[in-house]
Amino acid sequence: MSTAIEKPDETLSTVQPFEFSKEFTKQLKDLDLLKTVAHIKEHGYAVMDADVSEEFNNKLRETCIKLAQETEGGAKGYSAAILLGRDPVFEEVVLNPRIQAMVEVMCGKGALLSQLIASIRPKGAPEIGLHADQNWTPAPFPIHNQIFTLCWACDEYTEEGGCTKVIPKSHLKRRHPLPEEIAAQKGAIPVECPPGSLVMWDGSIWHSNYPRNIKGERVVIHITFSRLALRTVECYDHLDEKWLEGKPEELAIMLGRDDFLGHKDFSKGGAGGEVEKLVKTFTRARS
Ligand SMILES: O=C(O)CCC(=O)C(=O)O
Ligand SMILES: [Fe+2]
Repeated sequence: MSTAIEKPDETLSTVQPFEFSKEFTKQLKDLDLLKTVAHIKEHGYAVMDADVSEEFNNKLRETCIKLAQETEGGAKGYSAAILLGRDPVFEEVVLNPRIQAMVEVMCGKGALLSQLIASIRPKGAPEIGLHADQNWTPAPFPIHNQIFTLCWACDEYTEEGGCTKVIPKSHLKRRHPLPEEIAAQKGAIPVECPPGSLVMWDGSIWHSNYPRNIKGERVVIHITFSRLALRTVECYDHLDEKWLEGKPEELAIMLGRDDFLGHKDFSKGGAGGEVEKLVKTFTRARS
């Protein structure tokens, strides 16, 4: 009789939320992220320093403003999308070691880059409205977080400057807010932090932003990752093998090139032709 069900081996057992291997715990400790992890687990959101120079943060801000000019229509000057590949600086953003580690905490190994956009909000920019980012996941939300968003605040985050608003612990409800809850915003607080900070949250948390009441612009890069089984918001098919050549393998992984999902090769008669990728996918999906 097989003992596989009673005693699953490592590839078959699923890692539970906030359960880490010794090696990964050490990595989080070395990156000084253990408090950040404890905070997001308890409150549903956290803030960390991106650990970059002021020059890098300024370069990022300027690049976002420049690329937003390439946007057409009403969003011109106010947002820029599909940023990976449009300037090398965004590779440094998604490969930032602290971001990579938190992505693994919140979406497991093999997570996909779902969306990389910049928003530029001038004085008078309104509130976007309370929501949970897992808008394409039905409630009750699974205990495993599905979508993870980090906002890179290129500018200081203050309430009057229109920073992000969160309702701490609302992620524990594991559902979308109801219309009356969206209107009441009970328990909402501003997340204030210096430029170069990353404000991040669980896909279940209810959040929004404050309207901007001061002059100048709030420039933010919204970085969203999802578990590997979820469809992504943006498509990066144009970043082909040639673009990936010589680049860190983490980029191929976050673009879904190292898992077997969405394969196009009919010559092998099925996805089974990609056994190595298949095993990697199953293993990562359980992490
Ligand atoms: O702009 C903000 O402060 C929040 C944006 C937001 O809801 C998001 O990026 O998911
Ligand atoms: Fe959101």
